[in-house]
Amino acid sequence: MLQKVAVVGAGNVGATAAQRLAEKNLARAVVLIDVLEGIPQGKALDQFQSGPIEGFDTRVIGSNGYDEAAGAEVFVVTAGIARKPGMSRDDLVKTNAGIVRSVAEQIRRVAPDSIVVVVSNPLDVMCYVAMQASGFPRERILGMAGVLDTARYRTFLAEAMDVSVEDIQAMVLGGHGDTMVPLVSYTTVSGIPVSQLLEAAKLDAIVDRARNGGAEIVGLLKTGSAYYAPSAAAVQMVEAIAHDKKRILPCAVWLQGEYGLKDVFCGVPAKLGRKGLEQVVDIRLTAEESKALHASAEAVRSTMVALG
Ligand code: LAC
Repeated sequence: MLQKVAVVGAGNVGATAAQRLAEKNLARAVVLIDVLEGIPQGKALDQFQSGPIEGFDTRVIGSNGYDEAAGAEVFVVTAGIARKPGMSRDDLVKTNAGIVRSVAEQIRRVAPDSIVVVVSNPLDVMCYVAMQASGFPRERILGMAGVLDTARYRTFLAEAMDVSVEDIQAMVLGGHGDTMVPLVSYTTVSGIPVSQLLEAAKLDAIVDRARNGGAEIVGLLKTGSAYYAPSAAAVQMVEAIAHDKKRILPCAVWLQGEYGLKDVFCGVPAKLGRKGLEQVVDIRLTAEESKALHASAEAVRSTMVALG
């Protein structure tokens, strides 16, 4: 169990993540931070009071500053504005870069040894901003996107085949955007290649729906973006770190030559443990998948460049 996990941003993603962290007993204390007066304090107190019912002893603390988060082992950064219908994740870049930069500076001040799980969008570029502003090594800056994109893909596959989601093994790589890369060649149902169980046209439609999974929800909600699955995905990454599980999860990491990509954040299979990123798992891709991954990384790079 960790001593302290801090969640920055008490909006829907952050607050739901805090509640999930507490319910899973992943830390002695969860600190929920937001600039809005009273909001993190109120939500934290409400969550803390669910402990006797849900059976957790985690102290949930709300704060408008970072001092309460001093020494936290892990930060989950959800701060920033969310998409509205018609907006791409990249439309958020300027506003959210300013927010994430100041968050990362505060993290460096109060918890220089912490591991940061970035959730703010546009995800891959926000990881870059967080890494620059914190000065942390790549082992301690991880982006949450692949776990979410993969969960969407697995959900639709399970539904289409009428099988348990637990039996779908899959991975979605690439940037968290329209160019994300579901690895169909590695998608299996209890070890059976999915291509043997699902016809190509259906599979293509599912890949497409997973790719647009975030936008589909923005279109329905109209006032914001998804948060139940995104928070669950971020918490799964924290869980892998907290329990030193060495899980291999698709995460955005700063690539240093793996997959032929360098100096860019992009989603790849990453081994997560108590040290954060413990290994980038460099697997063989089909020519088509490799091409798609490179195109996706280039899309991230062009947003990085646009930011300056
Ligand atoms: C989504 C947002 C969180 O994919 O990026 O729903």
